[in-house]
Amino acid sequence: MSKAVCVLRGDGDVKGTVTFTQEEAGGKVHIKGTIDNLPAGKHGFHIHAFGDNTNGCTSAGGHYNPHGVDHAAPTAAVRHVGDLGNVESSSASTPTVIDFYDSVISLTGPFSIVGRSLVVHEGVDDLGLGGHELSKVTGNAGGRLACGVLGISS
Ligand SMILES: [Cu+2]
Ligand SMILES: [Zn+2]
Repeated sequence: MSKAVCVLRGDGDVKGTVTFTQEEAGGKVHIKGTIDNLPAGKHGFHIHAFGDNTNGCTSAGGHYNPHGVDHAAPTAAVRHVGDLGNVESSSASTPTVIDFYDSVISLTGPFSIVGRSLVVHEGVDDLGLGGHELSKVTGNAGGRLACGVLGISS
């Protein structure tokens, strides 16, 4: 079993903790956690390439995309490894609970996401379908509200 944890922080008051658990190598990853002070609505939620926070969330770079493909929905046949879609908040005053599985990301092997960053965006990820010039790159999800590096956890 592999486990990673990410503590989300940003320039504002959005913060949270998200854990990633993978029972067996190559198996699905359980993503679970809470985010506080997240404005109501959908927010892009991705693994970005770098675990670098030297210049805040900007230093995390683009979406983790080791195969050089287009941005898409988490359920798409072809997507960035880091494409986890959106998280949805009902209200900024209620913690946003995250609890889902993904079978593309992994905590082990050549495309492990450990040591990279999780980013929560200001806007909605259009899942590649928005027709904006950034739709196939970032889902046009806008600025970065909070981010954190995925570290190995017990
Ligand atoms: Cu992102
Ligand atoms: Zn992407």
